[in-house]
Amino acid sequence: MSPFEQIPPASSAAETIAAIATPPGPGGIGIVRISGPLSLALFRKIFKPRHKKSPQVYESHRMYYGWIIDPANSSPIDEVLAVFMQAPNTYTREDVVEIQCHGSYLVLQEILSIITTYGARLAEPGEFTKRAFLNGRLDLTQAEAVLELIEARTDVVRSMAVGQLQGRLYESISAIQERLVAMRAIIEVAIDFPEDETDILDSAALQKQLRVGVEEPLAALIARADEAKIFREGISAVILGRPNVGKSSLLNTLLEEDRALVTHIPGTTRDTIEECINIKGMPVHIVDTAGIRHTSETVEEMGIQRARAKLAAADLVLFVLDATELLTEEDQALYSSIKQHSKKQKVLLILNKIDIAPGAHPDQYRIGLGNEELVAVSAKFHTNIPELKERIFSLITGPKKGTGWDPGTAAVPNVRHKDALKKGLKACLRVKKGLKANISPDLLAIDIQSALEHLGDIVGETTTEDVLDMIFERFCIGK
Ligand SMILES: Nc1nc2c(ncn2[C@@H]2O[C@H](COP(=O)(O)OP(=O)(O)OP(=O)(O)O)[C@@H](O)[C@H]2O)c(=O)[nH]1
Ligand SMILES: [Mg+2]
Repeated sequence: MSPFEQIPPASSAAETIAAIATPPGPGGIGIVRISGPLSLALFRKIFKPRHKKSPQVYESHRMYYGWIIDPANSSPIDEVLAVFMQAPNTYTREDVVEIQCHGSYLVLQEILSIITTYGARLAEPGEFTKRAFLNGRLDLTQAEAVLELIEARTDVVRSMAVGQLQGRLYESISAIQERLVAMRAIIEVAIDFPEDETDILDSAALQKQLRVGVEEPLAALIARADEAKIFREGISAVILGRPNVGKSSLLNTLLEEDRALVTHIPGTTRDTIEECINIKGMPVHIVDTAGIRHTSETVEEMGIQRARAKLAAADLVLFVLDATELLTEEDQALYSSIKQHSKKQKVLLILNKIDIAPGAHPDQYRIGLGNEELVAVSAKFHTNIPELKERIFSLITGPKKGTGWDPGTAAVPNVRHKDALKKGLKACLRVKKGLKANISPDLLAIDIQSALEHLGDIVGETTTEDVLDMIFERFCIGK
């Protein structure tokens, strides 16, 4: 008998959970995953190894070939490869079994149903990763990185997620925590020996430690979270303009596919069409809209209302003009209504159809439209489209970014982390103010503690149950 099998499971109090770990739909292989104290017993009950041994002995982390059978009637379910992994060297740090069967949803469901009949329960979304976190294998930022990695749709996000999974953010936060703990220790000595307080508390030295070791790194992390947000979430750009200027042609060119209908008839697009493109790692959600004009046609008017509604949610307006015509009053009216709507929204003018109007001069259009930046293109012949993408990128990220955004080896906090970082920084600023004003060390200690707790929320040391639930609910089942 393997030495592993005599050891009782590490977390015998936990229930055993099971789920299908691969996505629905036919595939070459499908995986059912079990975690918890009953994993091995369940496996023994439902697995019939090809090479019979009695009693069945399973070495940890070794692949076995055989059949899953229904123990009720011994009927075969599927031919599989399966592995038992002994705690604690597993994803959840519990005993784990993974069964690789054929990627048929019916087979997977059948295996799962047998497993739950004999004592496991269905896992909740993210429950495997939650257990990995609760059992100390991952800190909370690493658990979040698992989700980000699964969902990543750009290389930038993928590399940020990998860095976070490797513990980059965790390490940055831990280093700051350690410095705060060291400062707290000094302050606690001053509390214990009030008569020597002035000798122990070197206010100037502590202020410097706080600034260099805590405030500046916190501020840098907050700034990076802002930069990263547009790469994580992307931006929304709405294509607006009069009918027939080439909005749908522009969408198609940017997507490099014939997504939207294009005709010479003004009023072709009725509904809004949304697609996503990737510009240097920045996801750009692009919305094509109905050309805006006065109309008595109900469907077209509804489309125009939708176009205006999309404007409200957009970060950027791609305002398309027709180079074969001079600037019209309608163009100007539309521009003013965009500007009335929001002064913060960025506008990029796109002078389209330059292939048939090579003499069109950008300034003729810009002067009437707030001197906004302009790119001249031909949507039909793909002229200047790379240049247009460059302009979109630099308009959103600022001209500094050049070739794209590379976080390198830096830790990159998300919105949740940023919120906690800001609270932590605020508490540190109170400590600094207190040191300057020579307030009692008891009060300094309270603010240091508060800063430590906010940082603890990021890595999961002090995070509340509600926040944990919110994070893990976003995972898929089986992860
Ligand atoms: N020569 C030339 N024709 C273009 C260009 N872009 C669009 N067109 C033509 O202009 C006409 C209208 O194009 P669409 O893309 O449907 O214009 P739209 O702005 O979406 O029009 P609506 O949906 O009706 O508001 C079509 O006949 C296109 O082939 C271009 O760059 N050059
Ligand atoms: Mg259109």
